[in-house]
This record gives sequence, C-alpha cells and structure tokens, in this order.
Amino acid sequence: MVGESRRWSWRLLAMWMPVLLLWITCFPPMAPGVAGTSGGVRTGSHVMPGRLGDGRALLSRAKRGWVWNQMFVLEEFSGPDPILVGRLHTDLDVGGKRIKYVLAGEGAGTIFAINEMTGDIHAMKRLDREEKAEYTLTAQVTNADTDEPLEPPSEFIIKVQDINDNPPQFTEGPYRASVPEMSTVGTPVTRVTASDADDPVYGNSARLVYSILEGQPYFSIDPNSATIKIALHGMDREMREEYLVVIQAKDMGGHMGGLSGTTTVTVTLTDVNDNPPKFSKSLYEFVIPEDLPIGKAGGRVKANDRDIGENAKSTYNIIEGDERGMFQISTDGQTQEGILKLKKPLDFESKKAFTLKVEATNLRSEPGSGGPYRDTATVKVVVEDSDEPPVFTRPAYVLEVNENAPVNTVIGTVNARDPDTTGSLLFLVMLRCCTECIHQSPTGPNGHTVHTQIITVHTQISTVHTQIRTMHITQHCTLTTALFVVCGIDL
Ligand SMILES: [Ca+2]
Ligand SMILES: [Ca+2]
Ligand SMILES: [Ca+2]
Ligand SMILES: [Ca+2]
Repeated sequence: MVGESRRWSWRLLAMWMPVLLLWITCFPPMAPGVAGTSGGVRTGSHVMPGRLGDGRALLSRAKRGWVWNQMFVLEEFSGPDPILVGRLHTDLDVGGKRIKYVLAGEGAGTIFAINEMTGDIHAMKRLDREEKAEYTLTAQVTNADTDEPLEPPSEFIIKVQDINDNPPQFTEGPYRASVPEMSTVGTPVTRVTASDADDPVYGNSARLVYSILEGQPYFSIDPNSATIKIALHGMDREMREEYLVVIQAKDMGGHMGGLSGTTTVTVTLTDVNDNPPKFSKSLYEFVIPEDLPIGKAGGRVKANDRDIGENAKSTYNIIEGDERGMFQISTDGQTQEGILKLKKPLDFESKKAFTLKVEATNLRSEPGSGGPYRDTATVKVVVEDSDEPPVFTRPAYVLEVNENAPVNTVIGTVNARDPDTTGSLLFLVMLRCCTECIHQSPTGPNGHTVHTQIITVHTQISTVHTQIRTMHITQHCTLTTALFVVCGIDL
C-alpha cells in the first residue's frame, strides 16, 4: 500500500511539473537600495504574500494585491550600476544540464537585460513611470547547447514603481472669480484644481492638500475640495473691490518634503445695493427768472450713491412745497442729476419764493431690505423779477375825431401798463401813421424818415393813460381814417 501511494505522489508531481518550471523572484523596491542589494531569494511554487523572504516588504505589497508574475523597479533610479529588477528561476536549473534564460517582449535587450546563466534581470536605463508605467515581457528557458526550448514562454510584467518626482500643477490657472460683496462667511467663491502626474493609487505622491498663501483673512480654502470661501464678515466693495488670492497645492498629503505648486485667483466683489443716495447739499437755492420758459432747466440737484450701475441710479420727486403744481423734477440719465423745471409760468408779483422738499429714491432695492433707499433735501426757489414789456389794455383802439377839429383836440385815450412793479420808466411813442396828415418828425436813427412823435413820458410809473390829441392837420387833408401805431417802451 505504501509503495502504491508513493507511485501516485510521483505521478501527481509529474503532472504539475510543466506549470512549476519558472519562478520569478521579485525585489520589492521600497527604496532604491533594496532592489539592488536583495539576493536571489528563491521562492516556492505559487508565490503568495508572506511566503517570500522579506516579510516587511511583502506586507506593503499585499495591500496592492500581489500578482505572482510581476516585478517592480523604481523609477528614476540612477546608480552607478544597472539596477537589479528580479531573478528568474526554474527547477530545470539543476544538475549538470546547461540551460539558458531568454528574455523577450517590451524593452527586452534595450531597457531590460537578462543574465542568461543566472536569470538576473537588470534595468539598463533610467525609467520614468509617468512616461511608461509597465512593460510586458516573456521569459523562457532553453537548452544552452541546442537553443531548444525546455518549456513554453511565460509572460510577466515589470511595473515601474512611483517616486514623488512631479509637483502639483494648476493647469487652468490663473483664475478669476467674483462673489457679491457682504456675502456671509462660508459663501463659496470658486474652486481650483491641481493635478499631479505621480501615481494616484500608490503612496501619497499625488495626494494633494490645498492651503492659502495670500488672501487671508478675507478668504479660506477647503484643504481637500479646494473650494475657496469667504472668511471675513462684511466685505465691502465700496472699500475694496479686488483681491489677489494665492493658493498652494502640496503633495504627500501636505506633509514636509512634499512638492508644491501655486496659482492665483483674482476675486472681484460684485456690487449690491447697500448704500443710499445722498444729496450733495441739504439745502439748494436757485434763483429762477419769472419768465423762465416751461420745460427749461431752472436748477440741478445731485444725490450721490457709492454703489455702481443700477444700484446707484435714483429717481427724484418733489414731496412737499409745490401745492400749486408749479414744478417738476426729472433725472438726467447721463449725470444722474435731478433737473428742476417749470410746469406753469412763474409770476414774481404773486409769489416770490418757494421752498420745496425733494426726495431721491434708488431705483433698485435688495430683496428683503424693506424697500429702496431714499434721501431728501430742501430746494429754495427765489423768483427773480423780469423786465416785462408794457401791456396795453386793449389790442386795438378805434377813436373818432371831427374833420374840422382844432389842434390839441382830445381824440381819445390809450392805456398801457408795465407789469414790472419797480423801476418802470414807461412812455409811449407814436411810431407811424399811414398818411401825411400829421406833421413830420425829424429823421430817425436809421436814417430814413418816419412819422414819430412822442406822445407822453411818465417816469417811475407803471401805468399810462394817455390822451391822443390832434396836432396839426394840413389844409388839404381829405383824410377820413388814419391808422396809428402806438408803442409802449419800458426802459
Ligand atoms: Ca507628486
Ligand atoms: Ca513619479
Ligand atoms: Ca445705492
Ligand atoms: Ca454696494
């Protein structure tokens, strides 16, 4: 029975032999020195974590999911000698049989060289994981004398192990962002993103932590999400509009020795309507001539507003003192001034001054602010007396006189009145008559003869009642109707 069982064991072993021919010994490259100094630790069949010689190294390997047919080589290693990546081993390598290890695949013979006798694989060049992270190769054992393959080729992978040789980079920076002024603390402003070319899975070479180098105490940054937030209460655009924020991203989880990159974020505070209009003066005084045409500017007021755009625009209204509806006030779209105009003609003689209360009201108001901001000012209007022309009581007079009336006969009376109350100097001039019936006056100032006669002169008097009398009627007068133009002159 014992002999029978041994025979079965040998048969089983013989069945397994072809798949056990090739072992690969790996040198976990925890540090450049490890790979270079580890000897050819021979592994058992079906390599498993923890069954290799270097237990400490294997523990970290186990985290990544060990695959038995992988080798690892540290990137960017530049020692004086080629770095030993690993060793191939076969059970055929026993006794006096001369065998030869043959390497093929990616980088075989150029990047990776194999010692035909020992199976040692060396990296002949400096490798860059960020350029190529792994190489697929095949190994085969042949008869050194005949080159005859002793087993089928086995595929394995050489993975390039990451080192932290890439700093974080902000490819989208520099950034610009805006946030409303007076935002509450914690309001997100924007988010930045840095990338790191190192291995995002293994180690901390690409594990980034963000911090703020410039821009405190106004802004803060979430170290992980890189969201920039408002950090100071009551940031006022009217005090300062723009901020330069410098953000740093550091790998190795932000720890000492990590690499870092920076970017800038220019943050602009946008306006909210947080300032009322404010009149430049509390009392304006305008002297307006009583004959100012309706619709023409009689004075301008200005309510300044520290906000900008729509938030600085106001509309003006007269809220007191214009019971007669004499005035209106409109807004100059360019200057934002209020323009005081007349709606009805002024009359110095009936009202010499007005005291108006004018209000400026912001067009816009922030939601929840309880309505738009306002300000009021007093506008005093002093009406200025204008030198108005004399007014006749009637537009035309029809007077009759007998044809044989003697000289100095009163024909009738015309009445003129000067509306001005002071300083009037009124006299009437007979400018013209349409016939030769009245004696000719001296040559007028323009050099041509006019029939002019001063009828009467009254100084410092605003009303004239003048009698028109016959002066001199020629002998051959056949006049039946004469037309006179009487002019009132106010000096
Ligand atoms: Ca890095
Ligand atoms: Ca790297
Ligand atoms: Ca405002
Ligand atoms: Ca504002």
